[in-house]
Amino acid sequence: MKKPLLMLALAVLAAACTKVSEPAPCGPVPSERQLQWHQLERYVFIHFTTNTFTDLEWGYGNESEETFNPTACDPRQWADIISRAGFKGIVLTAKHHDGFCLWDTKYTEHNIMNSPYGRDLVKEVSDACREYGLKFGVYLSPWDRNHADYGTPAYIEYYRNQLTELLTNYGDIFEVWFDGANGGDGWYGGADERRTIDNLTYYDWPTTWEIVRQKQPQAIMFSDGGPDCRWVGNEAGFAGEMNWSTLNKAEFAPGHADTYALNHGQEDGTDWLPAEVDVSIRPGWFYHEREDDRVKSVDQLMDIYYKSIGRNGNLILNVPPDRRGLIHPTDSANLIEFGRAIEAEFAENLAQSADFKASDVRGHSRRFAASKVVGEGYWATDDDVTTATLTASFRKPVRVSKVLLQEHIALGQRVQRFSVEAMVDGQWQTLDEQTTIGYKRMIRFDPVVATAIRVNILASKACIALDNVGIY
Ligand code: FUL
Repeated sequence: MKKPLLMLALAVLAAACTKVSEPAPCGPVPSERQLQWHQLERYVFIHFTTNTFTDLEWGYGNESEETFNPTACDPRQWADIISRAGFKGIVLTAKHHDGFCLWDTKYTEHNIMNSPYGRDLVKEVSDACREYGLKFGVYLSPWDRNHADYGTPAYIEYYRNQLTELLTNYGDIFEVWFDGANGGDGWYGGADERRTIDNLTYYDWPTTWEIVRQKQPQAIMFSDGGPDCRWVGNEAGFAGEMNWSTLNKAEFAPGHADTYALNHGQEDGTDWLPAEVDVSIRPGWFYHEREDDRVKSVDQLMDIYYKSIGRNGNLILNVPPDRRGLIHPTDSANLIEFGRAIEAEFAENLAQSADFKASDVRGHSRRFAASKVVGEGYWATDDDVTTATLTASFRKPVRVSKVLLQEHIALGQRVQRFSVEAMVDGQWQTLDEQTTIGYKRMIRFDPVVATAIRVNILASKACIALDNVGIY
């Protein structure tokens, strides 16, 4: 998306603007690193390990290093496709549950340097990301079915050493993915034997998170419980229609999740902990030839787009390389088409040529300008005004099927309920009524030919602060 053109900041008229005080923050607010992460919106997950060659989803940990043998592996091909599709970064499974490491680690022999491939893939992928202007992130599975010490304190030291290598030797890391799936009750640790850990106490996460803060202060940490972004509670590609970016962080930890709360957030949550929607372009996370005809279509991907990014979540879409180490042609074609479809759907923002009026504007000015550039300001109401309408009128009737809303989240998430109406043949017609907005909310409806679009904020935790209205 061409942001400066497509996003429309709503600014209080210049005079009012300079004198009017900013609304007070409402509840928890995002950190600077979280604000930047929200703006990434979509990036790609790459699942690649011995599983790709053994046709497994969860390797046992006893796979020989010889197993990992891509014949034409080319991370530049991945980065090229991914950047052309408009995605902003790659998170690579540096180590999945089977324990095989895709980098030149000095802490285990079970790594890629001892495979026929023989090169540091984490380095190759991070280099490719830099070359193609993508961010780079890592997934490091806490659960390790290969390591002899898994289940003892020695493993935690090993895990932290690995993490330190990844955070030190590969440039800037934008996200670190801490998976909650691990060898708790009922799963097998090591190659064949059972090892039980106490998910809540074993990993001592706060100490590990500190390493990330020290080595990569800008990195966002993902897990069931943050600390920076949260799992959305499913792997099917959707956030709740109601989705608060706030959550009681203390009640959550990796592997310790209330999926309803993760999917919807918690309205009065104590922390800013926005949702990240993880879903694969194929049924599995790893490449399997038998799934070549089950790659998600552009329509399915668009549906995911509206149900993830359109519902106040970031999207991490998994695109697993095949046994050659290349993105399969079907995945590649669908990904690129998906990127084009997003651009096409948001190509013309009708809000840019609309005349805006608000029922209330902070500082009591009844008129305000719609600025053409992001960052010039935002629309806010007076402190005691938690319901308001914002009307966009058009000189001649326009065909509309989507409305995009963004809150000024630097001051917290506020809106609890809103509706969108269209003026059709001289009558207001309700198009949708929903709950939360957050960083970004998109609503779709059957096309209408309208002379005006009205956004009604029906309930808000505090005065309203909207950054952007898009009409398409
Ligand atoms: C899950 C893992 O068990 C899957 O294999 C995959 O990595 C997914 C993203 O997270 O918890």
